[in-house]
Amino acid sequence: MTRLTDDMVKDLPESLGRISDMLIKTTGMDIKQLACKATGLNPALIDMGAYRAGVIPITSGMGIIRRFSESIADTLIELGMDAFVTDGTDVTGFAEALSADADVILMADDIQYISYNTRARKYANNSFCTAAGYVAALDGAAGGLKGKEVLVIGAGRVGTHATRILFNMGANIKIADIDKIRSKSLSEKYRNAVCCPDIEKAISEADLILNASPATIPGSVIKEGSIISTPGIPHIFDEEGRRKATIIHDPLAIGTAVMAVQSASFSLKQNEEDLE
Ligand code: 2YG
Repeated sequence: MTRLTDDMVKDLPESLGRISDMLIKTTGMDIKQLACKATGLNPALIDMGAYRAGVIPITSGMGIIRRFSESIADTLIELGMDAFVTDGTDVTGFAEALSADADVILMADDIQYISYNTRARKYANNSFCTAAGYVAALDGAAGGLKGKEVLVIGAGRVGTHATRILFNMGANIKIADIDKIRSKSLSEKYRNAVCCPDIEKAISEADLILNASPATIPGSVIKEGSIISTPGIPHIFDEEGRRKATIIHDPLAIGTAVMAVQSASFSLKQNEEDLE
């Protein structure tokens, strides 16, 4: 899994509004509506303001990414949650979040990024939630995916989750990965999925792309008018690619928003007025 860098998240807090504007423009949904769509929840039924979220900086492995935790907290606040970053890291931070009676606790090491619901004792994980968020964005931008052909680039954790979600939505799936064995084995799991050995050819023919790979896609191979929903990091598209395609991307906020809504929904706190 590709690791974010300080540089990728440093501007995230200021750009949350721009990300929501981009989502409204390309998908018709703001980040909360997108997160609810990705988790199959009616936005009116979940009161995110009723949830306290603790974010814990984790020092294991390659250590802390500067502003990673703060960017997550800012995204949760954008969703209306009572979110904070713990002063302590690791176990100390976990104890602090529990003492603050947090409903959900978010933390990431170099392998997993999760949102743990302390009431339901269940967690949401970033790989699934990122896939669900970016498929929902593609669905919104394309006006529905049922019966449409979608190219999934990258048969890793996010691409694999995305393929299953797309299959359940009735999309016709093409799968491309530099590892031909990986793309072939993934395509064989779904009867309407096709493995594409020639990635560039597949991209050049694709109207709808879910890019869950670290690949740099040159604009010269991108089809005019295509829609590319791309959680992949690093995120590099040249000027030709940005002109030819509608590109949906952010480094962290969309996956985080889906994790927050999904983990909160494990102990649903409905809007008071909706209960009357
Ligand atoms: O707490 C910290 O600052 C660090 N332990 C965070 C390390 C995160 C490593 N993981 C990644 O950079 C990405 N997999 C996060 C999710 C990317 C968005 N899909």
